[in-house]
Amino acid sequence: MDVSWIPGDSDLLVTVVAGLVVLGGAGAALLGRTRKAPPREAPPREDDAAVAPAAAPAEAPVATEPESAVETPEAVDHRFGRLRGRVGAGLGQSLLAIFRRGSLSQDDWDELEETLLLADVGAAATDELMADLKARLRADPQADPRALLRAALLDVVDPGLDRSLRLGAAGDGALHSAIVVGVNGVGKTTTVGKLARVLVAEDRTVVLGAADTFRAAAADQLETWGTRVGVPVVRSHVDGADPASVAFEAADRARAEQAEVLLVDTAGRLQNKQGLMDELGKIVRVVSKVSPPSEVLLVLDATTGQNGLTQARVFGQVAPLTGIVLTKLDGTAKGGIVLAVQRELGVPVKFVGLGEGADDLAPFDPAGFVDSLLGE
Ligand SMILES: Nc1nc2c(ncn2[C@@H]2O[C@H](COP(=O)(O)OP(=O)(O)O)[C@@H](O)[C@H]2O)c(=O)[nH]1
Ligand SMILES: [Mg+2]
Repeated sequence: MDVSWIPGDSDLLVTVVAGLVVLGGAGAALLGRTRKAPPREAPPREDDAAVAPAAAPAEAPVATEPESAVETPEAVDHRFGRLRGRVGAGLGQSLLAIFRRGSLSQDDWDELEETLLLADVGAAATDELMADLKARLRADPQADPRALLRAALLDVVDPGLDRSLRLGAAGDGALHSAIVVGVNGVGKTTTVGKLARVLVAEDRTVVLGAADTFRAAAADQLETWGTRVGVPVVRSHVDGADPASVAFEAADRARAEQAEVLLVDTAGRLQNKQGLMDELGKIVRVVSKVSPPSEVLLVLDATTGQNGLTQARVFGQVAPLTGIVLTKLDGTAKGGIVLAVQRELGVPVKFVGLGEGADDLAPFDPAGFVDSLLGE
């Protein structure tokens, strides 16, 4: 993964931020709604000529027509339950092993701290968790270690945070847009594809924008996701086309079709962080002309550990982040990164990726997560 643009010099970014919209618009909770009907078919369109390659300049983004045989994505409600066995129990099990020793010596506390840090919990969340555990032990020295740990972990995960996607509600008549950002390889395109499925499962009409224009393959990848669930994908067939113009075309198309949600995939592989930030800033601005993004989702790869926090700080400067999607949680026993990102960024983890399967993206469930850490 290329993260060479990350270190240092964050004040450079401030200038970029200045022109950005303030994100807002809380909508009804997406989560918790159940799927009542099969996904809608894409509405018939009469503007084919306007978006056909022949009628457009070489670089103009074109939309792909959904094919007729579309899949029905899994309903969202039970996904975390199905997938939670994939969260590595390593951290919880190590903590439990220490706690079962009974009254803890200073060495035990040191070991506990080390275990937390090694599991990517991060310094701030580790301090908080240790203090929480000590207070709970003082209050109830005979407490069952598992119950005590569970309560302390849950406190740090913070079940009170609003983790719903702010993308309005079905039938509210508005277009809601989300921009998905993150460094190369973390799982952005996969996440946009999976999120499209989540939304389709919620009976929303969706348009995808392939604003990663570095390689046609990136747009092909998104197109495959869209096609599978009958969601149109606006893309360019020209490598290196202007990402912001693709994003704008996608927003325009979403508006013209009265779609409910626009999801924009972006690139993360610029060598130079200022260039990336400029580009993302421009994408946010042009989409805002049609529908100010109510979600800017940062995708973080759980296996990259603390480096993810550095990435988050940088991306947070281009646009206020509204949520984290933590991918590849199935590939690590260091689930502590969830605690670190929330605590240090103040941005809730809204979804977690727990596999490469099309429906292996679940709304993050704090209690289920803590239970899986503890191997329950
Ligand atoms: N195991 C696992 N793999 C994932 C997950 N999310 C994405 N991936 C894989 O990560 C790789 C990079 O994903 P991609 O979406 O292309 O990343 P991008 O460069 O950020 O757009 C692909 O092989 C995905 O299948 C996840 O939650 N779990
Ligand atoms: Mg991608």
